[in-house]
Order: sequence, then structure tokens, then C-alpha cells
Amino acid sequence: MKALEGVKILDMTHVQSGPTCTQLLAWFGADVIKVERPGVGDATRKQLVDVPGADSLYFTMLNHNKRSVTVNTKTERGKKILTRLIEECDVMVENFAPGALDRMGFSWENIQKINPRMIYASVKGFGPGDYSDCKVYENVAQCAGGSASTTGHLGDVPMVTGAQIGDSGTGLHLALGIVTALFHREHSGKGQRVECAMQDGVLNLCRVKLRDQQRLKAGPLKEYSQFSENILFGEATPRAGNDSGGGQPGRILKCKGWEKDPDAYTYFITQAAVWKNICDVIGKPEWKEDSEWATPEVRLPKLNEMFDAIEAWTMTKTKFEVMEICNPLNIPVGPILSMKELSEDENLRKTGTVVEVDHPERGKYLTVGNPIKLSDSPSEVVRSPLLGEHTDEILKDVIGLSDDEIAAAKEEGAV
Ligand code: CAO
Repeated sequence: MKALEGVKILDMTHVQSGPTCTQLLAWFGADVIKVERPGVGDATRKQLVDVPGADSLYFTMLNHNKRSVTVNTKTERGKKILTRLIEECDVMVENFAPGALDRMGFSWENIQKINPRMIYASVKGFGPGDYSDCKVYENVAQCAGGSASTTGHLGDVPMVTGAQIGDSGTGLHLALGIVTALFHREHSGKGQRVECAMQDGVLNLCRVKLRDQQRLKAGPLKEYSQFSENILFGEATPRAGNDSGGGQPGRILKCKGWEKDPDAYTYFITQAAVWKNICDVIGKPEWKEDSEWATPEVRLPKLNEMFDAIEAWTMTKTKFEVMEICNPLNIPVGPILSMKELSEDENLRKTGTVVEVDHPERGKYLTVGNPIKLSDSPSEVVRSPLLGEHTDEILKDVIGLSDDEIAAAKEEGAV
């Protein structure tokens, strides 16, 4: 049995944050029933289309292992169908704009009346407060959650990151909230509301920057390169380029081939405990006992000089050679891997983290499988559903409609 087998999820999510959450639950074995508008579906089906006529990678890569039912929830018959689905399901997940479900007639109060055991989970851009009515997308959340103000180079514009911490990050948070509420329901017998605001989710992932905001009161942040460059700190946590977020200085350094390969770089952390190993590796054994270099404190004001010396060595090696040499010496390094390299990585293929999936409209494509591995509930990635592919079976098997009722619903455009 899969870990979440028997759990029915009414999936009213779209775009990225909500679908990330329900895809995870589906990988753990939940029956995820994705409700989509007839003839339209999740907007991402037709966004960034690369194969004309086929569902986009944007959609397919976020909606594996789900079933799709089309229901127009703004028609009377559609509302009845949705009501029946709420009665039959354990969890309802949505990430519509604020108030959209209430306008459909499905407020939390109503949902509780229909099914007191229902766990109702939502993603919104902001929690209660001045901005609670706003529609929010990924980069807005990154900006509002403290990520952009702390990402990028000092003196340069704030930067958003490639990792979708606003959408996918919040989806992950929400999934944890849902399984926690399911666990709680075992004792209480009741459902509850689970909410995760994207701003809050991003801020949670940026907590080390809020840590640094408070440390500023005690003086300059000495592990930041800015300190070694004698640049004064302002009132807020600054952007710190590629400085390490922890107490040990780290940077991205050039490796052999950097002139032509945009990803020929390594991350290099000058972990204090292995400083002597670093000195030997980079050809500076004299720094081991030199009072100007031997301790983290004396090195902090000279980070540029230190990393220049390390880079002079990394530039003589490929990023993989750097890893092979440094790993046995416990020097923390990491190659900058491109998406091309990751998509071809044998290990990731073997563990099912990178998976090839076959799709009837678009043929074979690569996706990221479940990154969370359970020993007794392994995930297989099943292709995403076509729009309304499971409408008939869900209406029949889940809510018990007859063939005549299904035909009438289709006639009215309710499904
Ligand atoms: N049948 C009938 N109507 C349906 C339907 C269905 N099955 N499914 C959705 N709809 C309707 C909704 O009821 C809503 O109608 P009203 O505006 O009349 O109430 C309408 O479709 C559009 O919903 P929306 O406002 O959520 O969609 P949008 O494209 O305008 O906004 C987004 C998208 C993502 C900005 C917004 O949903 C949002 O802010 N969500 C919360 C935050 C979030 O998750 N953001 C991350 C998205 S990924 O970057």
C-alpha cells in the first residue's frame, strides 16, 4: 500500500503552487481528482507550448499521477457535482485568487457544513492584512518575502532566484500542513482549514536573512565579503553575492574552462576545521602557521585575497576535479551543474529523481520525480491527465451519477 492510499483529494489548484502540493500527495498514493473548467482547464496547459496541440511541459511536469474531471462550478448542476465531490473527499486544495471560491458559493463555513471531516487547504499570496486581496505570482512572492532584497550583488538591483521558492516552496509547505491536519483528524475526527501564504513561505525559507537583520544590531556582519571590503553596513540585511549563508566564508570560483563554459565554476567553502587541508591543496602551506592567516578571525578582513589564492588553484582544475580532490579532505565544494548536466546525470536517473515519461500527445519528456523517498511507499511517476480524461469514471465511481445524469450534465455544459 502507498502511504496515502485511500485519501481522496479534491484538487482545485492551478498554475504552480497548488499543483506542486497535490502532485506530491499523489506521488505518496492519494487519489488526486483535479477539477478543471470544461474546454479550458488549468491555464498552464496552454502556456509556453513547445509541441503544438499538446499539453505544455509547464502543465505536465506539475500534474503527474492525477485524474482530471471537468466541472463548470458556476452552473447549478456543476455546483451540485462539486457538493457531492466535497462529501466524498478528505481534502480540498485550492489556490484561486482571494474570494473566488466564496463567489462560487463554497466558503469554508459551507464546506464544513457539507463535510465536517474535510480538510480545506489554500495558498494565497499574502495572509490577512493590507495585501490579502492581491493576486500573486512567483516573483512577487520572492520580492515580498525577503528573498529578492537579499539576493544579488551589493550595489546592484535586487534579484529573483531560479528556484521557485514562492510557488513550489509554498506548495511544499502546504502539503506538510495537509498531512499534519490528516494526522490530527485521526484524533479529533474533524477537518480543519490549512492556509499558507506565499509571502510567509518565502520568508520561512529566508530565515537566515532575518537572523542577520537582528545580528546587525551587534555590529557589522563579519562573514560577509562587504566587511572585508570595508564597506559600511546599512540598516537592512544587504545583498551578499555568493557569500555563504552560514558562518564559514564561501564563494563561487572559476574553474578550468570558464572562459567558454558558463557553468565551469565551483562553490568553495573555507571551513575553519579543514583550513590546513585547504592551504596544502592550494599550494600555500606557509599559511597554516602564519598568524596573519591561521585563524578565521584574521582571515575575515582579507576574504578577497584568500579567495583569489584559492581561485588561482581552482582555475587549474575542472569543477569535477576540484570535487574529487577536496571531498576526501572534507573541504566542502560543489560543482555548478547546468540543467543539461542534471538531465543527463546517471545517479539521478537511477534514483528516480529524473524520470522519462511518455505522453500520448507529446511523446517522451523528462521530469523531476518525487525527491522524497519512502522505503515502503516508493513513487512511480504516471503521466499527467488530458483535460477531462477521467470525467465519466469520476462522476460514476466517486459520486455515483447514472449514465443519464452524466449525459444531461454534458448537454448543459456543466461537465
Ligand atoms: N468552473 C467555473 N469557474 C472556474 C472554475 C471552474 N471549474 N475554476 C476556476 N474558475 C473561475 C474562478 O471562480 C474565478 O472566477 P471569478 O474571478 O469570477 O471568481 C476565475 O476562474 C479565475 O480564477 P483566478 O482569479 O484564481 O485566476 P487568475 O488567472 O485571474 O489568477 C492567480 C491567477 C494565480 C494570480 C490567482 O489565482 C492567485 O492569486 N492565486 C493565489 C496565489 C497563488 O497561488 N499564486 C501562485 C500561482 S503560480 O505563479
